[in-house]
Amino acid sequence: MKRHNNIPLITLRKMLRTMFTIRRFEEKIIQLYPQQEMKTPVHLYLGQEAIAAGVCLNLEKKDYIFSNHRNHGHCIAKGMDLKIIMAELYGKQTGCSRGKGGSMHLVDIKNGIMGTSAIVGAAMPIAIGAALASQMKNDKRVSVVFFGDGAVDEGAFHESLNFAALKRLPAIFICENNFYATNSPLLARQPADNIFQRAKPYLIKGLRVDGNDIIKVYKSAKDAIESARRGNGPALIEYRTYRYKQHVGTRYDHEVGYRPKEELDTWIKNCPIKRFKNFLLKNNLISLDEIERIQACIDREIEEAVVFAKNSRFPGKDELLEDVY
Ligand SMILES: Cc1ncc(C[n+]2csc(CCOP(=O)(O)OP(=O)(O)O)c2C)c(N)n1
Ligand SMILES: [Mg+2]
Repeated sequence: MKRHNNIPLITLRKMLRTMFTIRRFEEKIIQLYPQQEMKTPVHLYLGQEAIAAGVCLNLEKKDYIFSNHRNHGHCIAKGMDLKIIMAELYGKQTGCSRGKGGSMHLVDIKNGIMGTSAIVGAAMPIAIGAALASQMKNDKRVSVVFFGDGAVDEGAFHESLNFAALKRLPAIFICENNFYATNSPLLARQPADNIFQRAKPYLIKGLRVDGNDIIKVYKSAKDAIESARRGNGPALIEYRTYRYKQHVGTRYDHEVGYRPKEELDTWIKNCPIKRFKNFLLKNNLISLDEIERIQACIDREIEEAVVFAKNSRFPGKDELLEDVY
C-alpha cells in the first residue's frame, strides 16, 4: 500500500477531503447568510480545519467528542451528516436539535458527538465524566474535548485536568489556540503564552504543535489517543492556529482594530489546506484532476444539504415545548 511518512495514502486523502468539506461548508454559510434565512449566530471554523480533521481521523465511531461554540468542523470531521447540521442552522425540524438549538447545539450521539455547548469551558468536566464512565465500564472509548485558548482562563480547565490526571482517564484535551477569545488577545488574559505547559503540574503529557500542519496534528493526536486507549491516561495538546473571520458572523473583522490585517494575511498564507494540497501534489500523492473531482463531489453534497434544509419544515407551535428542559 502506498504510504507517506508511515501514513497510508487513503488516510492522507481523507485528511484533504475532510478539510475541504469543512472549508466548503463554512463558505456555503457565508454565501447564504445574507439571505437571512439562517437565524442562528455562527462561529466559523475557517483556518482551523487541520485540527478537527487531523484529530478526528484517529477516532473510532464509538469514541466521544465534546465541542464548543466553534463546532462545525469537529462535527463534520467526526462524521455528522451535513444535511442534519444544515437543517439545524436553518431552524428546521429535521435538524439535530429539531431546529431549536441552532449552530451552537449540534449533537449526534450515534456518531459519538455528545453535544456542543456555548458555555466556554463547560464541555471539559462533561468529557471527563464520560471518560470516567468508559474507564469503569472498560469499553476502550476515548473522550476528546475541543476548546479554545479562552477556555483555559476558566477554572473548569484546571479541575478537569486535575481529575483526569488523578484517575488516569482516557481523555484528550485539545486546545485550539487561535490567540484570541472574542476580541481579547491571549496575553491580555494570561500571564504567558504557555498553554501546553499547564500539563506539567498534573504530571501528564503536554504538547505544543503547529495546528496548521495536518500531518503533525494527526501524528500528535494519534500518539495521545492510542496511549489513552491503552490506559495510560490523558494528554493536553495545544494546537496553534488562527480564525480567519470575526468571532461570530461571516465577515472579516481586521478593521475593528483588535488584530492587525498583516497578522491575518500571514495566517492566510499559512492556510492548512493550501499547505497540505501543495504537499500532496509535490509528492505525487494526488493529481489536480483528483482534487477537482473531490471538490466537485463535496460541493454536490453540500448543495444537497442546503436543499434538504430549505425544504424541511419549521417545528410547529405544538412542538415548541417538546425537548425543552
Ligand atoms: C462562561 C462563558 N463566559 C463567556 C462567554 C462569552 N464567550 C463566548 S465565546 C467566547 C470566547 C471564547 O474564546 P476561545 O475559547 O479562545 O474560543 P474561540 O472563539 O477563539 O474559538 C466568550 C468569552 C461564554 N459563552 N461563556
Ligand atoms: Mg480563541
